[in-house]
Amino acid sequence: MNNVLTNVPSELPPGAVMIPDFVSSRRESELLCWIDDQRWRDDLRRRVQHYGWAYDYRARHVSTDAYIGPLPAELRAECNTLCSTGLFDEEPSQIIVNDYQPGQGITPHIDCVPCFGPVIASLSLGSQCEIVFTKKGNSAKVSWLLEPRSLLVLAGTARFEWLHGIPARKSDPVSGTRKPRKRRVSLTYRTMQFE
Ligand SMILES: O=C(O)CCC(=O)C(=O)O
Repeated sequence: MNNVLTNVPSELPPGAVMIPDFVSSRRESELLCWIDDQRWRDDLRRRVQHYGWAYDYRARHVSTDAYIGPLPAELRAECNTLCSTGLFDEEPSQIIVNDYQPGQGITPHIDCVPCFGPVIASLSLGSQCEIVFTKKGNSAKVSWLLEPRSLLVLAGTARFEWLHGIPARKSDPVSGTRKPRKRRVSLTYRTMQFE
């Protein structure tokens, strides 16, 4: 497999899978349109929407009383697919929508281990952007280009032993040149796992 950022053969961290064209362009527009009609939370630099369970960014945790309600019907199709294809053992019960303007990113992190289940998946809509994986306690680094409409699935080592983050910048290196970022919206699907 070639890393499209550098054209150098490389591998995603073990347990990570990239599924191109997980949704059609039509579905991408439909999702963006619905999402933009909903209320955004602006407690971070980037705008977010939480569904199912609210995440507390300060505590980096979801508490057992943070249930918001069932996932909206408009977002359920991809949840069904995640389950019916066997990527998830059960349907996700939480979705966080992130809205990244060019120049915005997300700090390298491992998704909360006591709160979330063993598989996390992120759907990219809008712009491409680079994601960087860094091995915990080690200098290993893997960069990957997230293409619009692709799904990144993190399980196993990639979920628990690699941090993932999106550098806050306005362009990404693509095949030897820099490609400007546009607005990117991601939907991250998770199951809940309380201790
Ligand atoms: O935007 C993405 O693809 C990643 C989102 C993410 O890592 C998160 O919400 O924890």
